[in-house]
Amino acid sequence: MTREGQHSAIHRADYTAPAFWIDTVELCFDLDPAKTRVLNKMRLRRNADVPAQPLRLDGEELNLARVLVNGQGASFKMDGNQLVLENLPAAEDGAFDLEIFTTCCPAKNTKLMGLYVSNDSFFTQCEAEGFRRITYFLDRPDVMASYTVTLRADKAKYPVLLSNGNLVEQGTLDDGRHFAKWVDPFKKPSYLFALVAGQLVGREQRITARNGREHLLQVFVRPGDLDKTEHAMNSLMASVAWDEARFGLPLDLERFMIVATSDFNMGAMENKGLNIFNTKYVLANQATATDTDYSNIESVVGHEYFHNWTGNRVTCRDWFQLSLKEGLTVFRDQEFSQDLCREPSARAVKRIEDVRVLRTAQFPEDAGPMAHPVRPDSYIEINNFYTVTIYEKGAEVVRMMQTLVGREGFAKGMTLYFERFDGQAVTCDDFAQAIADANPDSDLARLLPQFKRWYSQAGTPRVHASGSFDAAARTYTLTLGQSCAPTPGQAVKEPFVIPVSLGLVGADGRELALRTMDGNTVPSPYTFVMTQASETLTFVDIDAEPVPSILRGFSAPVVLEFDYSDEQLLTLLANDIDPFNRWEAGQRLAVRSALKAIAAVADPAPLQPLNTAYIDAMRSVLRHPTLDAAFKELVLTLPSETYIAEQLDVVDPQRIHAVREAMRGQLAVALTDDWAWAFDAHADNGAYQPDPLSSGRRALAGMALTHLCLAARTTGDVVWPGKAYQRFKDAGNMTDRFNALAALVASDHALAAQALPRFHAMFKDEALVLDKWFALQAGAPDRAGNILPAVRQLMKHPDFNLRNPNRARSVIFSYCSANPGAFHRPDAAGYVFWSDRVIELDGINPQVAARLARALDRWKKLTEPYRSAAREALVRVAAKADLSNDVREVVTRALA
Ligand code: 0A1
Ligand code: ZN
Repeated sequence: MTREGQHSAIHRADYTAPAFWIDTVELCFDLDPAKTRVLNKMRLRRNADVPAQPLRLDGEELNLARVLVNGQGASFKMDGNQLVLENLPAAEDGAFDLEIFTTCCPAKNTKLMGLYVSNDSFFTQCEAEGFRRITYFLDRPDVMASYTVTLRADKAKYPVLLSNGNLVEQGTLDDGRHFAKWVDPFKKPSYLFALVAGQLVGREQRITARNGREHLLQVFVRPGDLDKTEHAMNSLMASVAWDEARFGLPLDLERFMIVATSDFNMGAMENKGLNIFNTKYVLANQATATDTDYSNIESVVGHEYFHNWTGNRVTCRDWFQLSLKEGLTVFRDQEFSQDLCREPSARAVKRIEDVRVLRTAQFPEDAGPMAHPVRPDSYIEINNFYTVTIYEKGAEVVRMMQTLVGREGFAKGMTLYFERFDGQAVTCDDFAQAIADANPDSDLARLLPQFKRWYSQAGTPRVHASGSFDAAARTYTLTLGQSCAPTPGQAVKEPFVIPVSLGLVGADGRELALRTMDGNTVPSPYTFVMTQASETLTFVDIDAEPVPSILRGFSAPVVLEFDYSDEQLLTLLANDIDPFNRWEAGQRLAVRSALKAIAAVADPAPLQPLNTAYIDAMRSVLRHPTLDAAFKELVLTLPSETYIAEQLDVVDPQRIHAVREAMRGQLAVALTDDWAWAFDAHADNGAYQPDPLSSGRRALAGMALTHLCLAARTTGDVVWPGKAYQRFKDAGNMTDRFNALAALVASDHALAAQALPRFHAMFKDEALVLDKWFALQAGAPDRAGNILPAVRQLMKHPDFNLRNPNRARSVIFSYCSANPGAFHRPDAAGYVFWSDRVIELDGINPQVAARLARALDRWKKLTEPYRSAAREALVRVAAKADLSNDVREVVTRALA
């Protein structure tokens, strides 16, 4: 087999329209795990707009048996992975029939791209370039065709046969086989093709849309899992209703199907009318799924459903435009989840959670070797660009557009976007232009070319703010500057358009009215639109020095620098009307203490990094009479080790870990009585409901229990670990049970050793619960260097399976990517383990291997001996002959 490792970069600037269009495709599958036969009949047409040239079809790991042009045997040649046809007949309209017969082997498809087998069923994954592993094709998103698909398979083994669109015919065949024929009424790019065949059962729901049209919704799972499909179905119904209500976008299909598979590289896939999901984002009941699982399911079901318009009806011209569909659709799923919250405080909690993901995952990406613009200029392997930058930063860019044109203006912009581009494959520019054109008087329209730098420039901008109060003039002047560090290939950055939402808080904690120099009162919060490298704004009638609350609601994906005093941050934490900045003030205080302890000369690091003022403030938040539990839990959660590392130029992961653990221990002991109160006040929540309010109460109870068990390490208390064990045994839902188990594991209590095997025995047949069991152990705090040996042991467990991405992630990623204190070992054994696993996984599933490879992205920031050891591990991977494109691109960029 030829590996693709030698391929070079593809550039956005090189885009040219396809030389041929494919109008119709008729696919006929004879499904067999060892040898599936695929007959592909296409009607093609020359694209008259481009110079005449041979037809080049993409194909990968296919066995080619026959090629017919207009029903006649045709000559062809192979050029690498492409099938090349020259001298095609020139009918008047440039059209001709092409018939291609190939076979492939789904049972051996461990990459999980194209057609593969999982638990004896067939599934496909075609985004981004998987369709070429099913048949020869113009496998690019701007070639949109009408599909008719016939599936034939053994009826007993594969009773359910699904593909995109509508079922038009089904029946039995000889030899115990049967068939089903599907027609998709919409044209689509090949990456949205899907088929599923297997022993599946479906939960069904009929709904009537606003316009009176009836639809059938189905969620297909393995027979034992039907009792875990209610929440996914409810989420789907809510998604359909929301898209109609908020954006006027109806469901355009008679039938909409979701199918779950336990072998899946990503979260889920938006194939037209036939979404295929990782089981993790479908299956839930209260005994097996946590509150986090429930809320993830809601947003992923929403996300895939919303793609039906943003991605499917209007798709991407080329893969550089990936954020056109992904950034927009993440924005939509975030808005959906917020709109489902009844309480405004729950909306704020969701916003904080989203920002936390952005700052702990995307900011490091944007500062590291894989930094790329939201619309990249080049890539070697497109699979490496399904990133937090394309998704989460892309969503922030769309959110800023909404901020600049207003919520209604944005909805108008969406309407214009669909009026212009329905049924087409377009670009990020087309989207931004539509939003601007629908709002001609907006700041967005006025600043569009500059605003689009968010698409072209990588890196996280920094906003440098400073304030000066003039007591005599009773004015307060804010100076705002911006800068952005170089990223690979982009040495100099031009200023961005940055919407900065802000307000002023009086020293007494009250929100001040904002009046500008010309005497106008501006609405608060006020959104100042920054466009220059530096600018000032002055507010008048200010009696005493205020505390500026800047970047409220995280109005732009930037780092805000302001030299707040501790007192000012405590004022914001106690009083800011903006929940985001209230939370942010607490995070700034915690980061400040952490950085001070990390920089201290003392070795080991100081054991009491937190000051009394911070601890008292945390006590006030915890005991606050009106704040809700979910918000308290966020405020009391210390910034992660990754986030702290981002604030440093030179990173000592062990010291960061030690300091953060010391801070946790300090909070645990200093607030013991308060944690006990919090547990007692939030532990009982009646019948299980995964709504934001009661989820928040469970989260806070779980956090309290963790701290009480941590405190017990110092105090020798046996009561709380005992209570945790009891709760672990008696819990009526997975959230409480798992939180109790996690509290025992996090405090390394002897009872954890009893609870863990018990948990395994209870859930030995629940794959998704076993993933949690593996992940908890691989992600546990490392107190004696014993996590790596434990991880090696877990990989020998009979339930471990490297070929299953969820299971591989639960052990290997939980250790290498989510447990820095255990992974960064002075003896380099963590890195050696990492390089072995990257190489091993690369032979099975390059996409998963390349994700793991990113665990060492930030190696250049590490202090010695970590830095050299990490480099050596990267070099070791890079030196391997035969690496996939995926892993090669990641390690090459890391070493550059
Ligand atoms: N478009 C999907 C993500 C996705 C991308 C690639 C895949 O291939 C393995 C699978 C899924 C989404 O945004 O949900
Ligand atoms: Zn998506």
